[in-house]
Amino acid sequence: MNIPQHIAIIMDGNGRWAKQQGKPRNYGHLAGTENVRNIAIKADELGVKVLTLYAFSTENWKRPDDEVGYLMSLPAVFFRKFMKELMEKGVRIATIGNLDAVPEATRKVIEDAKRQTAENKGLTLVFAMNYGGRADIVQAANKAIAQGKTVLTEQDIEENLYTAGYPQIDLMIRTSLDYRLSNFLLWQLSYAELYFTDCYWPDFNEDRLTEAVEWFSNRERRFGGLK
Ligand code: V0D
Repeated sequence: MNIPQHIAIIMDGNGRWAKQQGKPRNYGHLAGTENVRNIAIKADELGVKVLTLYAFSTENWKRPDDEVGYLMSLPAVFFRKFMKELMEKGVRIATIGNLDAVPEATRKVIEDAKRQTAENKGLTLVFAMNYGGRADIVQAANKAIAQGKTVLTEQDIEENLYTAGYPQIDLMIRTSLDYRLSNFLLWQLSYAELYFTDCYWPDFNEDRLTEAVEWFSNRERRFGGLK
């Protein structure tokens, strides 16, 4: 099987999943956090090198204050439950996006986790936090200008994106069947295979990930011969 080196996921449908069971939205978010662990471990087992997850977008600040507050508590929940196992599996934590606007306590939890896992050699688990695809391109352009560039090339942008240094994204998965990119990795998804499933994120289990990777593998095989 042809394994994608870098997978990106839009983890949608947590609220809908909760509503379906007559539970509050935050119940879905918590279930979604547990699933991050399952999918990260499975991706590592499949041989994926980098997994980038859309945890919080630049648009998510528009949600009700109590929901934003709850979401910002999830990184701490995640590391309290799973850090020991992540260390054992050699998972390295990273982020893309602007952490400056993230509440201090949440930022600290994330920065600590990055430091603790910095030398790990397994899967790189990247959380997009306060991330927007357009904002990414703009900050990359501004960094290039700060380096003294006046006329920018594609390479100038590429080298300054938050994802600089990671392999190209081979496969983007969006759960919960909306056919949108929602300002996720706009530049980086130019050549990615796009996979959409009706499955809500808390129901997107290890077998579903394997199915998506098999789909990717078959597409690569078909197009490979023609390239
Ligand atoms: C809720 C589904 C893990 C999407 C997944 C701050 C919505 C569960 C994290 C996390 C969220 C983020 C950074 C980090 C470690 C863990 C997370 C948010 C939402 C928004 F370093 N799950 N998770 N962060 N959800």
